[in-house]
Amino acid sequence: MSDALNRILKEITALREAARAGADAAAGAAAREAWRVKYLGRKSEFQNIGREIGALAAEEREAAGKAFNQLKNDLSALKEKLDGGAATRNGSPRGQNRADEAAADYTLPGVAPYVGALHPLTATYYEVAAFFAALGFGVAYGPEVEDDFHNFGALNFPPEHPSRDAQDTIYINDERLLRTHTSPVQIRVMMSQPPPLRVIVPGRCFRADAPDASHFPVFTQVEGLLVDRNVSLGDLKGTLAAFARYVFGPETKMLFVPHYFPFTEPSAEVHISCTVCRGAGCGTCGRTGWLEIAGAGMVHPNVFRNVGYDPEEWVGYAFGMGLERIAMLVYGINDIRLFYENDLRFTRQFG
Ligand code: 2NL
Repeated sequence: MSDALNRILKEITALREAARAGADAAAGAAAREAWRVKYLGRKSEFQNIGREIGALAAEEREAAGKAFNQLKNDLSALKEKLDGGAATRNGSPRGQNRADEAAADYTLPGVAPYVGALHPLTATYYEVAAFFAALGFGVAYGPEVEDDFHNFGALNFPPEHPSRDAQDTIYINDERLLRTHTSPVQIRVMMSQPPPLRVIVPGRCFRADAPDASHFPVFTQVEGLLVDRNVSLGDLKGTLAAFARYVFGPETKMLFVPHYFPFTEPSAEVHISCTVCRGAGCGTCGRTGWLEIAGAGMVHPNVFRNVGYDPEEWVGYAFGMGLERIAMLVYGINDIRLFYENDLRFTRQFG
């Protein structure tokens, strides 16, 4: 064996030992990089040995090359081990980690997790309910599947009223239908307790409507009923005007337009000054300056008779509104179908 080969083999052994000790001691990204430069870099002793082997005589080159290849594998394994340890410590995939842990700033704020939002109908209902709760109204619930008496008869609908037609009302069978408003719940409340009372009744209602931007076969109503002595139309009007200012803002004006409902007399459509143009006239209000938001009136004496209340002693007012319509005006939503499509891009924007 030539002196040159002997020296090269000793250098390979020494370099391997030094590299192992260096890798064991390399803590931190800077130390790992320094190790890489020292043992695998372009000017490393490893590269020098490669050049020395190139200068050996051909018959000695094979033995030296073998030892050199083994050294190369060992150094690569050490580097892998160093990088792998770094990857584990930083929680990033093995071999993909190039991030210097010294560059991570642990004082930065975290990424806020998405915690959800109220559905716009729910958010709107909470506002409506808060207003009436402050005036002493309780909340009542009742069945969505009803009968003709609670949904129509007790409410003074005559036997041949067109609302009963299957064109408008969804029937389960000859006796059962899906309620078309929440009034049957007030009928149930009145039949189960004596006056005075004040309740609001929120809930799902159903009508045989084809869907478009303003109709949907499922919708949500909030009705209110107050029964007491000495109740006037002025009480109703003042209450709804205060409600409109609470929900739509203090500048909101209100208008009662005479109307007809079988269950109230007198009856009115409730209009408010347009929330978009404040009454000047625009596309939203059809150039009228007014928007219809509810119906209302004084409870018809026949309704009181039907539930066993004495209409000579008791007076009441009642009102009903479509919650979707209120929510559309509050949030600027232009299509009722959006409430029922469960598109998270829509529902995440509210509440
Ligand atoms: C509307 C109109 C209204 C009522 C609902 C009612 C209930 C009973 C007795 C009398 Cl038990 N009235 N409810 C009264 C007037 C109007 O709703 O257009 N709703 C969307």
